[in-house]
Amino acid sequence: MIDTIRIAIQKSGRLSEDSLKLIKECGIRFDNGGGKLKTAATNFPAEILFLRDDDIPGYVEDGVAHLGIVGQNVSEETNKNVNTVHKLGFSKCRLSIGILREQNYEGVQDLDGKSIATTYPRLLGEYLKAHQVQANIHEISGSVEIAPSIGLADAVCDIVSSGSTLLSNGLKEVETIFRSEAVMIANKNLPAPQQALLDQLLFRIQSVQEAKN
Ligand code: PRT
Ligand code: ZN
Repeated sequence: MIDTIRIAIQKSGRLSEDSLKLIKECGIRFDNGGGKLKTAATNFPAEILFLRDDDIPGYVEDGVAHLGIVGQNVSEETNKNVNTVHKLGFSKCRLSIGILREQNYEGVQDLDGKSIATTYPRLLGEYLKAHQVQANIHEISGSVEIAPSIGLADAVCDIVSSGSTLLSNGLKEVETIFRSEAVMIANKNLPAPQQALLDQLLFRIQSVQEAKN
């Protein structure tokens, strides 16, 4: 059997389009019609796996996928043992703390004793610890921005890009705790054939990126 490299990308969401575009710009052709979960490239020894972004770091750690494309926010939060091999420059965003607009805010110490709703308990916990703030992290799985207005928490810690979601929920951004963009991650113990294919891919990605600059 020919050695192939398995690349995990987000099935459907904010990373999907640019991830597919990058793979195509590297000259890799495949058929991704029909909502398939897996497809083989036709002109390169690669398979593309379509997954939820949160699952990608774990699959790369386990070697189910050799490579993955995810946001640094997800890669850092899931804390899997993978290598970050390249920054991809798309899906830029930040993880920020927001509070109700009418509240006074002098600095991070104002969060002491407060409750903060988030889907990023690890990154938030590290930030609070580094700033010696004792706050109660309230982990929820979605619709974080609504938490303060319904009395579920005093503050939120969530992904921001334009800021309009915070604004429309009566919130203001008071701290940025992490800046993110899409990255390529790789399994830490790639077999030699897959390492060689990764090197080829990285060379192509760099050429694509240089051509754009
Ligand atoms: O289904 P699956 O689990 O795969 O996808 P998902 O819903 O978890 O993720 P998705 O597709 O929303 O985002 C994928 C990745 O895109 C994130 O992990 C980030 O790295 C990146 N990204 C870039 C964003 C945003 N911009 C973004 N604006 N992820 C989420 N948002 C959300 C944010 O959570 C908030 O609800 O958009 C809202 C804020 O946007 P603004 O523009 O109103 O500030
Ligand atoms: Zn997700």
